[in-house]
Amino acid sequence: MSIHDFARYPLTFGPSPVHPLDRLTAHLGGAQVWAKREDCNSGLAFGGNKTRKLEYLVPDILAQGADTLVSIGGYQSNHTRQVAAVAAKLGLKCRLVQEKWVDWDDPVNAKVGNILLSRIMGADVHLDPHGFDIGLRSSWADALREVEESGGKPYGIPAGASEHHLGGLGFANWAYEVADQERELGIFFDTIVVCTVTGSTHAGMVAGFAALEDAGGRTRRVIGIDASATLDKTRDQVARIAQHTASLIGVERALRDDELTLLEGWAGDLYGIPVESTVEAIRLSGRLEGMIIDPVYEGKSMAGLVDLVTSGEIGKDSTVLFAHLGGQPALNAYSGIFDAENLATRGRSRS
Ligand code: 5PA
Repeated sequence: MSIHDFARYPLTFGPSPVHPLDRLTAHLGGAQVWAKREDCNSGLAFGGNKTRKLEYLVPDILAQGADTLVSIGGYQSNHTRQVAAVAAKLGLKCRLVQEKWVDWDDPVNAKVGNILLSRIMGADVHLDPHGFDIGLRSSWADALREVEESGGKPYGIPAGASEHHLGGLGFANWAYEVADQERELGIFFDTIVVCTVTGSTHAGMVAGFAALEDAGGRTRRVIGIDASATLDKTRDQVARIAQHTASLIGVERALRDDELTLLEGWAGDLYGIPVESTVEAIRLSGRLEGMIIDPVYEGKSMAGLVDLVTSGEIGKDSTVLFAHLGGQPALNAYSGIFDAENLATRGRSRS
């Protein structure tokens, strides 16, 4: 089996754009930094990394004859918003469990951004008081049972589509797409920087690049930046999904330790709460590149990239690909960080 043997239902516009971040590169004084943009990969409710993962789940959803997609995330989950969009596109119902993963007291947290978009798209949104956990949840199992009891045919999609047997394929395919784009551009990304929480984005990349390496491709580093603040659990989940996905796509060996890098240091103490480096990274990327990143995920992985390049951990001669995985709608629930008063007290130094 290879990645090409799996059915893929098109939800994206095609390969996601890859482009250089020239002003960020100049600001950091090298490495050469590029971005690959899953935040504009689809016309379905702003797209994002889950839209790519879901391309490999839809054939299974259709084969099973499901009529309701059931999924789970935090109030501002990007994943559930993308599931709602896919349900709308396929003409299916959508039942979402939105747990209180983040203790963020902005009064609009359960009203604007992602959750607003899910409601607009017709999803049946249920708020739930449970806290953050990337594993399989009882609230999700309850929702599946409720749909069944009311005569529906549910299809369960776990948090981030990660603990799903096909959940890693979307980003295994991303690795192949990167290799194609490298050929077109005459470039090689020796380092990939990706934000990691439920794990199948990072794990899929690791599996895809392992398959490419086994087929004679060059070795590269995939650096996961943890944004879960539950590092051990996330590392285990990434390792498990990476190995599973690798074997699905024909990698007939155990993955090596050096193929799995998950770094801590930018998540802060809690999932979903931006720290100073997150906010600085959001401002930096906005001011230098007009590239908008979010306070829960890519704000943290960009902060990691900036520090790793600045410290020389990623060398000046490196060519780095920053995986922009979407997530901007959540910014609406975090506006307090950027309002005029906060700007005045925090200062607007830095170019
Ligand atoms: C998410 C996840 P993984 O969960 O596959 O590790 O991806 C991390 C990630 N960037 C990175 C963005 C914009 C993301 O939305 N989001 C989750 C969600 O519920 O939205 C699954 C947690």
